[in-house]
Amino acid sequence: MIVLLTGGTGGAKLVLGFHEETAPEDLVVVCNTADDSVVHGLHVSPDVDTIVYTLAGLIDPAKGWGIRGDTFAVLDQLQRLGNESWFRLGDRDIATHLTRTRMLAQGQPLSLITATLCRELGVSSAVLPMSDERVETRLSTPEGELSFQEYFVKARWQPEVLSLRYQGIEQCRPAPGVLEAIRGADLVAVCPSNPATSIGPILAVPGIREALRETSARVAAVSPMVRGRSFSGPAHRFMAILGVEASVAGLAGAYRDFVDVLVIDTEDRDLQPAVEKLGIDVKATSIRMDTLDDKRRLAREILRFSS
Ligand code: FO1
Repeated sequence: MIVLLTGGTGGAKLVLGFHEETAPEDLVVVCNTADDSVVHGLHVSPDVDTIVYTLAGLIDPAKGWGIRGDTFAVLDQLQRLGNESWFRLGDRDIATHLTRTRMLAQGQPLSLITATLCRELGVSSAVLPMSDERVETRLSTPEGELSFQEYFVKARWQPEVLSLRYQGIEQCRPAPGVLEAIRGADLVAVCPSNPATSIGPILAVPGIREALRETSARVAAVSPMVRGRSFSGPAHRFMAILGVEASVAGLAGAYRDFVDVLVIDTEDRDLQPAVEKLGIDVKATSIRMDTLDDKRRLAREILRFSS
């Protein structure tokens, strides 16, 4: 069994690579839910939906989120009625959020709702939210505190981020199956997602980091950065908040208590000794994933050196 920790569009690329390289039933994908947001009264779980849509073959490949070919008639009419429309919800995407919001109102947990979406969309891998309880990343900026979506989408990550917190993290528990999957895994892969706002919340769920430390599985992490710059999104900007430098050496320091091997790009090969000094093995390869073949090759390489 392979367990993947992921959040956002970068992580989804590697999840697809594993999905194409292994038996989908062998995959357990643990998703960040601290980016979740209530928009027009609908509960949106962006990182969960990006994985479900990716594995269902529905994802919009250009954006890495939302449904390919979706239309925006509802959003246009919402705007006409004076509603905010900066968070682009497509018509088919709204069907997912209506379903999730209805089931939440009926008292169903996020994990069961996600399993239902997977069943109806033909996804045979297990997609688990990190927790069934509400956790929300809150970012302190000079203009005040923002939710992740207000920062990432509405403010287009322009504001300076002074600090961040995962509201509700102390009271939350791992979703059913998360700890069992980590403990019983042959391989755990931390996907190339933002260490602070995608992987950080997952690691902060009480019990998850300990399970990662204790598991007999090999734990591999793929860097979301090359030469201190993230491929997409603001990951490099958040490293200072984690108290580490924006480099693979900084990342190794942030993950050192549970990661066995760090997968870095060949362009960062000069940092290999600094990472190995932390007691972490290093694999240097090309970690840029533009094509499906790139994603499959990286997954194959991780499978090979983790076996
Ligand atoms: N990202 C954007 O940059 N602009 C959007 O309007 C937007 C809408 C959106 C709707 C549904 C959804 O599941 C994701 C959406 N995203 C959008 C992506 C989302 O903000 C990020 O992928 C994650 O939160 C990053 O982890």
